Amino acid sequence: MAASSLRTDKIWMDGGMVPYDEANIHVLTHSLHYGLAVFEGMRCYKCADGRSAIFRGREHIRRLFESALILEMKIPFSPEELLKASAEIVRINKLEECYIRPIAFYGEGEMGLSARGNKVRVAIAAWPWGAYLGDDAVKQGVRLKTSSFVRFHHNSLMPHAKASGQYINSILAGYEARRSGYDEALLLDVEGFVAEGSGENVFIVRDGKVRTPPVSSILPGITRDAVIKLMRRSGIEVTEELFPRDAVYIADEAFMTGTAAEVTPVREVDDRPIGNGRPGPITVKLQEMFRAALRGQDANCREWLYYIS
Ligand code: PPE
Repeated sequence: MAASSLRTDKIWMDGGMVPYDEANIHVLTHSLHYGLAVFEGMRCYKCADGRSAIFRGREHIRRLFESALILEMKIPFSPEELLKASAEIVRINKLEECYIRPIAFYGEGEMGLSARGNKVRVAIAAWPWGAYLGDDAVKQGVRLKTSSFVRFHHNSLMPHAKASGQYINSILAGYEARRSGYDEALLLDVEGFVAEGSGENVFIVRDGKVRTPPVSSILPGITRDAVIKLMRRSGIEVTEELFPRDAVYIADEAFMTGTAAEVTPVREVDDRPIGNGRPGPITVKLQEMFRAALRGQDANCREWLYYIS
């Protein structure tokens, strides 16, 4: 993604709006050196009634605070303040639909792993962000490759925390998959069970039943939670259980979920077509249900929307 497309008028930083070019940090910023920062990714959509809303904004901000709690970081703002600031950054930049990135990190002053005195700083930026895995991905589906990189064990890094440094695992897996001509990586956990994509949760469908890995070594995705609820409400059976890679090979359908990726069908894994190699009926139905939810067209899901005005 070209850096210029991130440019907006303002970025929220440490309690106020600053011009894009002034939203800078020092090179001795502690989090830059050791990767200890927590962040979120949310999407704001234009609803059917013309208003814009952050999809599951409250849940994302809650997860940001949970990530901080897990990593012993104290964010010097309240969840409500960061939710309001997230809405404000969309409004002030006159964005109707965008991706919103809150991040909390340690500033500069002390170096070393044992430093505890650095100020916790918070920034929130927003920018327009299109289809995460390419324009065709949502319609045609993506091609995955099982990664040689294993998803970290939950006693090495903690998967409930959406923390910057943990993404080195994802980035390396993504580089490898894309360099080999695939769209995305499929990471297995330390036991060899399917975990998730580099930035998405994964689901498989067989005989009308849906399965997704439990939250042990995966990020507990907010989109994952939304689609589980949508499926259960519409009578589709979905369970959280471990399964090995061959369960994916023999699945009728597979799909990935994430804020950036939304609901993306998987058409191939390790060069094997999934089902008939095209997005299956449950995946397509789910994409429709998800779209209705985020546009405010499903009355049961309105509580998921945080309207920006
Ligand atoms: N697993 C991982 C590892 C992950 O990074 C994400 C989000 C998910 C699952 C899905 O979580 P959720 O967004 O709550 O449904 N990945 C973000 C990455 C985007 C980026 O490249 O940066 C996202 O989708 O916003």
